[in-house]
Amino acid sequence: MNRLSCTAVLACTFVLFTSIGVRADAAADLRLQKALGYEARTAAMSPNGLVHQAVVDGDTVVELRATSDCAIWTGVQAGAAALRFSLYRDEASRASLRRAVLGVHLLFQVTGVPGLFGRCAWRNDDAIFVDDTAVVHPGAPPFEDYSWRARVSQDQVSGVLFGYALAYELTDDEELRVIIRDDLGALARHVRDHDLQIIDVDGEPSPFTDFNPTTVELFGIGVGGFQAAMALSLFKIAAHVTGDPALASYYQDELVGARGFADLVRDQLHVEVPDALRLFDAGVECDTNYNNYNMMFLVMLPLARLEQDPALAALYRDAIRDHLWNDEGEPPLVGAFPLPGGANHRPVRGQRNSFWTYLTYAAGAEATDEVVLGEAQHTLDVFFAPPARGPAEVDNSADFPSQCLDRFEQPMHKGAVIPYERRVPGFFAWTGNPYSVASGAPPEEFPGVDYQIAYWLGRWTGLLPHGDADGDGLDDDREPYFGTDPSAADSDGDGVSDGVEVDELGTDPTVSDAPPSEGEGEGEGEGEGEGEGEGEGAQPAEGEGEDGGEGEDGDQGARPPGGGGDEVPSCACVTSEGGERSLALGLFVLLAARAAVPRRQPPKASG
Ligand SMILES: [Ca+2]
Ligand SMILES: [Ca+2]
Ligand SMILES: [Ca+2]
Ligand SMILES: [Ca+2]
Repeated sequence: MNRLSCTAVLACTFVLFTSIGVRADAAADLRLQKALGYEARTAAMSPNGLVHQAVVDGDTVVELRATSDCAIWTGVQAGAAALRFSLYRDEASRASLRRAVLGVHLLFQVTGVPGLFGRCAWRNDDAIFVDDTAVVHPGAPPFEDYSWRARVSQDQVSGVLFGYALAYELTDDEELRVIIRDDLGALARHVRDHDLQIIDVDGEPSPFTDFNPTTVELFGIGVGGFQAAMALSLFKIAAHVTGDPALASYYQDELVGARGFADLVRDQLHVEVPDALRLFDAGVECDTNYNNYNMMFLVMLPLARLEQDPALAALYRDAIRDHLWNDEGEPPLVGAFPLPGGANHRPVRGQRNSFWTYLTYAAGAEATDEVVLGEAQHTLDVFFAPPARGPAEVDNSADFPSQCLDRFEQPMHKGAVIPYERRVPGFFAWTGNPYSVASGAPPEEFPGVDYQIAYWLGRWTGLLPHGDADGDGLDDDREPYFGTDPSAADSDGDGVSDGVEVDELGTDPTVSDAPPSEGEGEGEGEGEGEGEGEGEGAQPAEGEGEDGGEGEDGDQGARPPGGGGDEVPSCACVTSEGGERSLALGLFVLLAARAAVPRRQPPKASG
């Protein structure tokens, strides 16, 4: 039985935290404390490295559940751990990353089929609850002591791709890199060899894993940008980590070239049912599936960051900006007449979603905006502290009256988003509907994967400020990990600041690298922004690479490497010829297109 004491874990976290020494401002302290607290809770609830749902009784976890979503959330957790490790590079962070990657790896190992992974896996004596809707198989040799949940979906693929891509880039553990290389290589070959589908262990195509954007191809017109993005991301990452020219060629020549998948991403990344189609759904006006947004954000970040062709990389960044971030797609046309409503729903830009904000900026998809960044930071400030368990239900209808209904006929507000602190915690806050008037949760504790990924992504990009008392670009909480002086910008007096030594040069900030040549730091730093994620343990590009003091001013400061550099791409994508053609859909096609939408994963009840 899993009887875990929250109190002890949180106390340890607090001791660890306070031992860091120099204090950042109080709000920054609390944000960090929450991230470390959630990480500790995640570890406590993750046998075999996998993220589970936890049923609690008071302060005690009484049951873990083998949910259908272990893979996606463990993948995202691996991404969070990788980002944390890249900032501290300490043993605790390294162990956390290793645990999550090995958790994902277990999902590949238990199936016994190269490239096929399960939704969840557990030891048979783990006392894990499995609901009776699950398709469960015994583990393949040598994992006979395990069971695993089959019917993997594209949700799960998106999380694995996201986490593995970040882990591969940021780890210094060659064993983990080999694991990621083998798993993703096998997955890509499996998908390629099965006409872009995942075939389950019993020979059945796994539902929601058909990455062929041919779902609707009436009159040669499809709505397959969603599937195309999944496929492109899979093969881009797999080709990158394996170095396999066959996979690289499949991505470039087959998917981008022959099949025009990148064009589909540019023109048809319809995450939502077009508003026009809502006309046929009386009473359903607020029908937004945020799981679809999340899947696309997860796969588009590594795709945009790894793509080295400038035009193609710009296309991907534009797609993130136009279809996901701003979500202001052109309305479909009937003949020459546009139907009312946009292609998708309300822009997520205004929804105070910290994760998607930092992700959009990490991809270089949009110039940073101080107001939006302030909202993202505020959301983390008001985010529930661990252990995250809310009241069973809240009803905000007094302040946020219902103005429309979603697909489940649940009341929605149309104006301001419901503040995060007024909702009930869920498993992954970022996929919750921000306009939902009322929310509820079962008696569970949530591991806070949502908070962790947003927090560490914000820190990694440098967009979420933390104290930096000496202004050397190395935040106060990071200085102790590198043995540097938090009150001296150049701890070893060799003329190069602590931040530049740690994040850009990779030199020892505690040992003089004299004689430093004049201007060496600047030269190295300038080049970082153009890097394309070669996987050399890349660190966040801090500012322009000058010698400290640049950490927090300016929009261009601190972008992840390969994030698009400084230029803000111009948008010509939506109005291209292909776009016009694809938008000139007849109603018949639109209605047929709708039939494609349920192929995506429906929202989770616990969302
Ligand atoms: Ca500092
Ligand atoms: Ca320092
Ligand atoms: Ca130095
Ligand atoms: Ca040095």
